[in-house]
Amino acid sequence: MSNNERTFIAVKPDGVQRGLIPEILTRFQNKGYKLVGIKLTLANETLLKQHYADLTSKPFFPKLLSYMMSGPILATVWEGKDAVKQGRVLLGATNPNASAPGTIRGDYAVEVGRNIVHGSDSVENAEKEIALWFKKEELVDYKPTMYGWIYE
Ligand code: IDP
Ligand code: MG
Repeated sequence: MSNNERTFIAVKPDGVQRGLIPEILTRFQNKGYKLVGIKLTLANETLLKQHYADLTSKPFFPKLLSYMMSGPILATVWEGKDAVKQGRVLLGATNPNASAPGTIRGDYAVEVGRNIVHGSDSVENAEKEIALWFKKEELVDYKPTMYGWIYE
């Protein structure tokens, strides 16, 4: 398993407004992942229809669109061993009330329509989402000084 798998993690508008950016970044940083891209941005309908392509026919999709367009989103890319799957573990379940305490959604959210964070659900979708939200030149490659303490 490679140490440079990448995942797309976004703090949704409610997470940004609730001041949870530092907490969410800290969780990924403390786990040992490397931040390779970060920006505060606004999502439009075109982008969100691509991002949530599998959900456009769901009854809740119009509400999901307005939720995701209700304010700035912090888009981030994290790199590390098994980052996609472990990123979802850090997030918790889609429904915050089904998420264990200790997960981000389990600790900070109550409703599925206000679940504060997004995380890619597969390596393939991570690649798709990273390409959708970031330009290639916005992703930075570097070797963290801590690497020898995180990977053997
Ligand atoms: P995920 O974010 O855990 O991957 P998905 O099923 O991909 O979950 O759904 C995307 C987002 O759509 C969820 O994070 C949540 O904000 C919203 N969502 C999913 N299911 C529902 C629902 O039943 N009602 C309202 N919003 C939902
Ligand atoms: Mg999803």
